[in-house]
Amino acid sequence: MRINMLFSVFIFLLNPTIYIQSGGNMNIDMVISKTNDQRVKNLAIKFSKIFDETEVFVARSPGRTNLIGEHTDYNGCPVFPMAVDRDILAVCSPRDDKKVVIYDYNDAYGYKEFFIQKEIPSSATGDWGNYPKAAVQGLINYYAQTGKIKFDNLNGFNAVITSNIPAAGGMSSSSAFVVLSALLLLGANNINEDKKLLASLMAKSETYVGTQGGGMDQAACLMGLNNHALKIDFNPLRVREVIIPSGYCIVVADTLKKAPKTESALQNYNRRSIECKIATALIKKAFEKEYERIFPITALGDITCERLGLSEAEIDKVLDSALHKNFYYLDEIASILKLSPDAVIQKYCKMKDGQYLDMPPEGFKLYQRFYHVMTEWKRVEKSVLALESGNVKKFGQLMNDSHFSCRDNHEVSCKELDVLTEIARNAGALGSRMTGAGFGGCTVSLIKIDKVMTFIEKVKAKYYDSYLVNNAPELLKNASGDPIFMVYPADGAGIIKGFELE
Ligand code: NG1
Repeated sequence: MRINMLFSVFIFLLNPTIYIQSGGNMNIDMVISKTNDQRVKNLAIKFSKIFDETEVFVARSPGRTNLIGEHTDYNGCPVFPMAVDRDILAVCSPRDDKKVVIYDYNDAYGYKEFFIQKEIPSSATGDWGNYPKAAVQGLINYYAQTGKIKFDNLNGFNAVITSNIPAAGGMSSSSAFVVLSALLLLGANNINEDKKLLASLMAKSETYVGTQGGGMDQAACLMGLNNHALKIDFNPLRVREVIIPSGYCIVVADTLKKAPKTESALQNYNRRSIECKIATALIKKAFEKEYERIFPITALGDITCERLGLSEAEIDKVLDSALHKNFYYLDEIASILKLSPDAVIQKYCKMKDGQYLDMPPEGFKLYQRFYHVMTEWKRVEKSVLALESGNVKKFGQLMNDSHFSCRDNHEVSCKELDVLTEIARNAGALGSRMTGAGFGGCTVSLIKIDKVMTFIEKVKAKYYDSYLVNNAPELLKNASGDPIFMVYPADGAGIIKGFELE
């Protein structure tokens, strides 16, 4: 089968809604070249070897790096990420039955298949087939709730995918895959959806894989804009695009310590989210005790003057004494909330996969998590202002402060992230911090563009060739490709329609 690259029938881009546009003479190569021409061509060749289909489309979904605002999104507080030029790509064709078949370009990962049905049974924890299932189930649920489309009317698709986003590295490879899968289902069925709606839907859908994430990754992945970082607020989802000042660049470096959200990192991540929920409940009680009325507080992000109808000073007065710094045990939490310990577990400690969090033997660190989230929220606001006014140095300092708070208060860093960020600062970064969920994964650093090559060389020499060699040589086995690279703020996810394979 020969691949005909004259596929200028339809360009189907997501901006601001997914829509099919008659491409006329539009040259699809223009779009492909942004995502790396050769990768798409290779993917299409592989597709044509597996499937006997000629009508295909291409979809792209980028990873993201979070510049600042870590572990704030699931509290309804803002984040400041950017979509990057690392992505997951798919060549896809609609099917006329209900089967979804997805092959990985890399034969080692094999393929997954499942059927579109009302309740799609999940695969074992950690199985990559759960990501497309999450997206498809999320859309099915949404269409069932709104009565918009019956799942019976949705057809499946065949796809081959390839990714150059480091896996389990804090660059949201999993959310990029979930978003991509949603685009494939929509594209295969010629359905248009609004990007913001899709971002919120996919954030909810990802709980299918067992994490209780916020909505940062899916929003950044879909709303990305070339050259811009995105200040994202939640409830409702709002995006402010902030240009990255020229002369500066962002470098991502992988610690090579993997933190897949299928193992202990999943418990750790969910524990943070549960601690924040319990802290919120105690704070709500404190406000109600002080003012003898009900307050609309369901997340830390609800604590604003407008929402509570209080001044900043009144809010601070309650917050100053709402939580003590000692760790909390279940009995104390239950007594403050006037619930039984079992009711606290039922209400707050159930995770999205139906399991209950193991009770932390040292108690819940409620004040420490609350303190991180509230100060990180302020750092996000300050970062946006700093970048908008061209104060890059200030932004770098805020990035450093964010890392220290992630390390000391939220406790989501690890030795490798601390060492790598420290090396980066010493090598000339204006700011360096862990990015994403933490416990391993990547760091993000802000560098003057004229210093970037020396910076990368220094970090390579000090971290990979020295620190890891001497302290954790086993991690070097996790390297596949370059572990340190520049990232560019990129456009969000989209579909390109109109491939023809002969
Ligand atoms: P990553 O780095 O993609 O695992 C996770 C959450 C985000 C956010 C960050 C921490 C998911 C899918 N993503 O990101 O929502 O909470 O951690 O800031 O759970």
